[in-house]
Amino acid sequence: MSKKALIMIDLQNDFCSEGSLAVNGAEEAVLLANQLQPFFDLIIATQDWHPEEHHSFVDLWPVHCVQNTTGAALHDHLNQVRIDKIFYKGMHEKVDSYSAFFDNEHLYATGLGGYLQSKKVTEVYLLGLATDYCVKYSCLDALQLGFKVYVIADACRAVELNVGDSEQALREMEAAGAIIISSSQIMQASS
Ligand code: VGL
Ligand code: ZN
Repeated sequence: MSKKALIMIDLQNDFCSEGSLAVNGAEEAVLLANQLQPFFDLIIATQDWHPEEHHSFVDLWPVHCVQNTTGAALHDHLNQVRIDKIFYKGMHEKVDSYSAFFDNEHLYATGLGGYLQSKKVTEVYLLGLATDYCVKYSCLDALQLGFKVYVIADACRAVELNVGDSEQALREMEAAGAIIISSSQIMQASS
């Protein structure tokens, strides 16, 4: 039997309202994440986990998700009881990591790919923050690693630096082989 993993990407305070890099509607993604968890064999969370001096803070992003701060913590409303394992990324000072699998230069693996393979997972379902960065790059890496990839579009939210980035990211993921679905398709199909 092929196993299905839910990968909840960066549902952290700094990406939610009041956070330093707030993504519109992030709390709705958190609520859907809770509702979707019962439909999966394995549940993974990721956390953007930067050192204080991370190079992305210099001119790209506001200071966000600094290790062991409240901003880097998973959102309080996220049900964490069923999480099997948490993967951290972006710890390297000089190389960022949007993907949950590899850093942006593909030099270091986070261990998520090997972990999923060891658990016999063949299908991964992605949700979280942000559609146009960490969700997108995680999706593209997962496809490259040979997983069947579903992106739960209504359970993702985008930074949307430019209007249309969210939609474009979804189209890019789809073109690369991902299947874009909605949370209701999962909840209906399995009930
Ligand atoms: C993210 C920008 C910077 C994300 C992380 O989680 O999508 N975006 N760091
Ligand atoms: Zn970051």
